[in-house]
Amino acid sequence: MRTFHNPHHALHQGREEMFRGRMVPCHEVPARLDFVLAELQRRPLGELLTPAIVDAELDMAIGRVHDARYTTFLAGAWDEWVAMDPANAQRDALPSVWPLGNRHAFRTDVLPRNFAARLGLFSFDSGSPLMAGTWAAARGGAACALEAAYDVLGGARSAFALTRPPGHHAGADFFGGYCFLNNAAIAAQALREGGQQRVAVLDVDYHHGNGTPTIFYERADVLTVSIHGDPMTEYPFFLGHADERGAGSGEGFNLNLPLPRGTGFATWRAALERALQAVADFGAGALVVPMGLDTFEGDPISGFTLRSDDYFAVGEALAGAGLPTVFTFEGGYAVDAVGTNAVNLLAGFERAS
Ligand code: OKP
Ligand code: ZN
Repeated sequence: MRTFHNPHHALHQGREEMFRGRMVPCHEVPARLDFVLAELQRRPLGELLTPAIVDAELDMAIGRVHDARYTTFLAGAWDEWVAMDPANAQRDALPSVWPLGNRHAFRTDVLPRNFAARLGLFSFDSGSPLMAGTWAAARGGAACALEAAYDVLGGARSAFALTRPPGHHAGADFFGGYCFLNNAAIAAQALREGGQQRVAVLDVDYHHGNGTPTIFYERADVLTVSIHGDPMTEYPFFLGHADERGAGSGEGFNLNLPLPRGTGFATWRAALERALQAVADFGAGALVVPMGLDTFEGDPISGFTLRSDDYFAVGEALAGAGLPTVFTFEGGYAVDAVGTNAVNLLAGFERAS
């Protein structure tokens, strides 16, 4: 399979995130991608390419998933942050006030002029620093996702969008969970536009990728399935329960498979079989896999116990769906193992394809 990697990823490099009342070094670091790329050079799966999409086409594809109000905000966010105070140029932008959108306690239809207010309006946590290169890096990632979707539409069995920051927590109009643009959703939507009538997204990251089901929640043409740490105890806490099934014409087209912290491979693997059965029942013509490797036993911020060798079997099982498949790189914070684990999964997929 071809890999489309993001040459701009390191422009996004957060310094610190808020954790339990103090600032701690970011987990989502550029080295994560570098390790995967290095492993792909050691164990090649196919060509390593950078995206060649023209700007207008990329903006159109992003605009089919994200609100213009949000992308306009993101594109100008850094300049506005620095305009608030020239000293801000030395620090990342982090939100500190939020409008409690779900409870409708605050207005979200009015766009405040104050940048700090808008930073909160368009985000859901304080763990996702935004800096000068965030927009360029996120856009470069969306380009990778789009190229991977095009590759599959052109007949490739699979393609890999190797990018960071990750994407699956980003919604149509919000960032959070280290994510700014939802690369998997952009790929899924591009597959739809390219002629696939039914597209499934099967998220295997440790964390519930709340952005993706939110984007497709009322649609019957994109099935969203996720296996993740139970939100009763695990981030992002406020979404990802088993009773969330989709709404309106999308009812029945979202499946959440939460598992308790501490879950090992045998149980996780059984959940994957259930997820794949749902994809088959749906009659998907193409598959998008937000590929998080933070289910690994050594992951510093997660709670499942998969081992490096298990990822071969994960890839093999995914290949069993027999569908053209786009992989997007999501989590995985045991940095020195993330390359091995990612390439094990992809190699398992190729071997069984
Ligand atoms: C992203 B992905 C809150 C910090 C909580 C966020 C984890 C994001 C995971 N201040 N940690 O799904 O791997
Ligand atoms: Zn994750």
